[in-house]
Amino acid sequence: MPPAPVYRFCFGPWNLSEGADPYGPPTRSPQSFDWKLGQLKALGFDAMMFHDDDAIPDIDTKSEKAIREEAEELKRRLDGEGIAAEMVAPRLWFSPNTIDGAYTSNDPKARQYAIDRSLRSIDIARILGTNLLVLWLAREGTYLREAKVASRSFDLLVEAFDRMLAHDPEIRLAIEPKPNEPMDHAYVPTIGHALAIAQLTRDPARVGALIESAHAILAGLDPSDEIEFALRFGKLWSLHLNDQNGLKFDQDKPFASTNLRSAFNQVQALERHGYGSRGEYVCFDVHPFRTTKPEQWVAHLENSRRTFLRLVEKARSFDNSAAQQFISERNYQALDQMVIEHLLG
Ligand code: GLO
Ligand code: MG
Repeated sequence: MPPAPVYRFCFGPWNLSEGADPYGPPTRSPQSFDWKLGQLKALGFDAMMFHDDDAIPDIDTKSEKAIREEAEELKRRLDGEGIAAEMVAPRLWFSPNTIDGAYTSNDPKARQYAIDRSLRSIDIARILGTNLLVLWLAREGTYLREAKVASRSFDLLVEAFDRMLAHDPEIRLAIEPKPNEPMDHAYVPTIGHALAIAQLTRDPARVGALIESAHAILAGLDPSDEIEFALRFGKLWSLHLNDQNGLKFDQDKPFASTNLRSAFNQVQALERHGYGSRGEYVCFDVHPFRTTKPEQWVAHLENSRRTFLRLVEKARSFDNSAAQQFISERNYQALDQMVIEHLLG
């Protein structure tokens, strides 16, 4: 068994969202970045995740030089607060340039925009002191199959990843798979797809994955199996823990909110393989409910972390030898009840 890791935690500014959904406006007034950073510190989290435009607002209007200077300024602020940047992710799904996809758009100008912006994100990441670039491939997919040829899209993805790997010899790409939303069908829906496409790049050792619990559930898969799969390949470089009630819109519920046992299984998988001992963070990609009042704005983050740590205790106090005995007897009925009793406490 690897040594028991001391977990470090992070979230992103977007996880303190305002409650807007496709059917209604915000239910909380926006807060400043400073307020969000203050909340992160007050909650005792260790790092912040950044979209490129969380770090550099209005990034598309700024020169390369201005972007670098702002990133350096942000790095000084983070150092002053004792907060690390876990990763940077190019937010490629908001721009008018990426309506039909970013790296896989049918328009070469859009593809160029996506690559240029990704290279800027790499520069920002390196200035902020991280070598992790997260790629949630939000618009790389189709609404209708006839619009794009999938094999060509895979080639375009590899081409884009290769450009990023060539831009900086230290950068590592963590692909965050999601099967749908906003697209009907995404080109990289699961960890298996992410790790397979990594093999086609110029440096597979620098292309890994980020697993989000809800995205695995949306793909009809078990998040803990997805976690074990990525860990088996040494490719789980970040994690977005949260929860999701079945095949619905992306809910980003607090960790364990829907399925406590699945959350326990995810924590067991992390514990088994010493996740965190190689510098990886536990991030929560969770949102407050739309109904949340401003006074409870950060509760979903506090609660997710608390539940995670309680499940770590549950994983460490689980009677593995009793479980092994039931397994050797093929008495899975008893094993099932043992897990339930353990979780009920
Ligand atoms: C949406 C994704 C999104 C990403 C984030 C980082 O479904 O989970 O929140 O994790 O934009 O790239
Ligand atoms: Mg996510």
